[in-house]
Amino acid sequence: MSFASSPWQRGPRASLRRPPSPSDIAAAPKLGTVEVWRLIADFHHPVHLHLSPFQVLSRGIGGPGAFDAGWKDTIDLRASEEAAIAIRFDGYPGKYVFHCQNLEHEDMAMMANFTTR
Ligand SMILES: [Cu+2]
Repeated sequence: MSFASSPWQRGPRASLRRPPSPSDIAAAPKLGTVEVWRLIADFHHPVHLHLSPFQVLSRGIGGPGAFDAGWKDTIDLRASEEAAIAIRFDGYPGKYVFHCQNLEHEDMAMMANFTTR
C-alpha cells in the first residue's frame, strides 16, 4: 500500500509496508486546505484516515462508483486498485495516522503518520 499526495507528484511519498517510526511524517497538510491523495493497493486494504473525512474522486481509470458517494473515513481498495481521494483537513493541529483496517495488517503496524499545522 502506498500513497502520494498532490504536492508530491513525483512518486509515492509513503508506503504502509513497513512499521512506521513515530518521527516519520508522510504528509503535512495545512488546516483549512484540501489535498488529493492517490492511493495504490498491492493487496486488499480497507484504508482508514483519522481526523478528516474525504470524498472518492476516482477508482482506477474510471470515476467513483455509486457506493463511493458521500463523505468517507475508510476506502476499501482491492488488490492492484488505485483511487484518488480529496481530503479536507479541518479540526486541530497535531499528528494523526492513517492505516489499514484489516486486523492482521493493523497487527503488523500497517500505518503512516501525517501532521496538520
Ligand atoms: Cu491491509
